[in-house]
Amino acid sequence: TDSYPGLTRDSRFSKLTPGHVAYFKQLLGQDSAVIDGINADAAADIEPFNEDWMHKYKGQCRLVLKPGSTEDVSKILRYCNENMLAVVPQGGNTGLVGGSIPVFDEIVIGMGRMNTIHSFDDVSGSLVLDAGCILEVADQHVAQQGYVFPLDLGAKGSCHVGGNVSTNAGGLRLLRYGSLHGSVLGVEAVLPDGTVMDDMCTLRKNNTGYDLKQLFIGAEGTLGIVTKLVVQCAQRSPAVNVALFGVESYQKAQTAFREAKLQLSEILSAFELMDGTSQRLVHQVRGGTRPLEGDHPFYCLVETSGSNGEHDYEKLEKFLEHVMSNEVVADGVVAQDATQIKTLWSWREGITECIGHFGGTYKYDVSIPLPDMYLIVHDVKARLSEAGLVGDTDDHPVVDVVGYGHMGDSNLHLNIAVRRYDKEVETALEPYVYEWIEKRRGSISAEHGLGLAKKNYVGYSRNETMIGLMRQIKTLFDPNGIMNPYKYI
Ligand code: FAD
Ligand code: 2HG
Ligand code: ZN
Repeated sequence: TDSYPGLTRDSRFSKLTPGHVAYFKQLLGQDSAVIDGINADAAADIEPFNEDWMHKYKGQCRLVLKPGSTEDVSKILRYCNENMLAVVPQGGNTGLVGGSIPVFDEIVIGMGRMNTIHSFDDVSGSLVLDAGCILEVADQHVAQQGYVFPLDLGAKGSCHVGGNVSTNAGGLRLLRYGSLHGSVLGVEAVLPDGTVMDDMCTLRKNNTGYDLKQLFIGAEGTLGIVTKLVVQCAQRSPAVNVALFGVESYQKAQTAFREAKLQLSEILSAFELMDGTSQRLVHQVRGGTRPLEGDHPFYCLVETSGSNGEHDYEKLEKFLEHVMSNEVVADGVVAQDATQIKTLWSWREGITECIGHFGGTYKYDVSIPLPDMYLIVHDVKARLSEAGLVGDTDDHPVVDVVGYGHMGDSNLHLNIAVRRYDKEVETALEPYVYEWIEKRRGSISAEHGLGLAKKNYVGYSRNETMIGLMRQIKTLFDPNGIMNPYKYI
């Protein structure tokens, strides 16, 4: 196939036969656990597993397996390893770097049937659950006991916790709850040879040798399949407030962030940045009334979460007064109830979906030291404009260039909204963007991972020694290379 120029199918991998499929059918028992495109035309049923959320990556998988237990996963992988059959673990398929989509005819292992919540300790806050649980379902479960899942993101309604851990997703409240490297206490994973690695520690402390589970946090399905997790949940804050500001410059957005940390300190739970273009595009696609009048070059969404509503509101008001009277922010609104909180967040969480509306998006998920972070958006827009690629009419491939993201974590999403994917745009963007980031010692993938999209560019953020060690780890865990091939490193 020429779908992925530069990639050829690895001839070490076997092609699927009716004999292989018969083994899996007998193993998994029920018909609904196997989508068989080898013996029958199952193209329509397989299609959703062959295409990513952005409709950017397309695979040629002809067999989807849906294990119901760790034992099923173990038997599947052992058989695949012995028969040199390549596999792609797939969670909610919301990843943004093409990691969950087969490149050629790899077997998709869909984790959706493994969705049991096993236990929750309402004293310590540790939650034991299957990898295929949907993030929002897990959060609602612990909410009943006054806790919160330590991760939240726009795709919560469909992404799996196993996918979150495998991508080391960051999300909207990393500022508050830290990364999954801290809040995942235990992992059960199946290695390619079928060995079950049981590291299901439910305790926060366990300094007894190398912390091997950390390797699975962000491994994107290249070392094995994550089957179960223990997650440390935090106390859910009864008092949540959200404010949205219009800000005149990126410099002022930085001052607002500094002040938010100073004045809101322990109750600050999110600080998100959106540029004016992102908000104009959301409005253009969705309509509705914008939260603030007029256009501002930047918007900041500030959330506080605490235990004492009155105390928190007082702090927030004082903060607002300060930033308004000192002209740090030009305008602002505070949500008055839960519905308004949701509405304000929707102007932030809805960007990814709205931006894709015009045809497609080139996505860069970057980490850059804060003082320079937004500069990349100006530079990229200038570069594309000079090349005559940006405009309002159909003959211009680029609709606009936007920047938004997790300011609290120095993580910017640089998105180039396009009417169509276009070689000229790609040539203008790469390697320019990666070189720009390398010069500032930033990260070319802050939270979405490498997948297929970024695998060739890891060298811009990691040195040869690090990449060499990563290759050795991959070979140690997966000597036959059957786990999610063609991706990562
Ligand atoms: P998939 O897309 O199915 O898989 C992702 C990768 O993990 C693949 O390489 C796959 O092979 C592997 N994988 C999946 N499950 C397993 C498993 N059980 N064992 C081993 N490997 C596995 N990301 C952020 O970090 N922050 C955000 O704020 C954020 N917001 C988003 C908003 C939207 C609207 C969308 C569409 C995506 C967003 N993402 C965000 C991307 C993010 O990576 C995913 O949403 C999520 O973490 C992936 O989970 P998933 O279950 O969909 O995984
Ligand atoms: C977000 O923060 C997600 O909204 C998605 O990480 C970012 O679409 C993107 O580039
Ligand atoms: Zn993000």
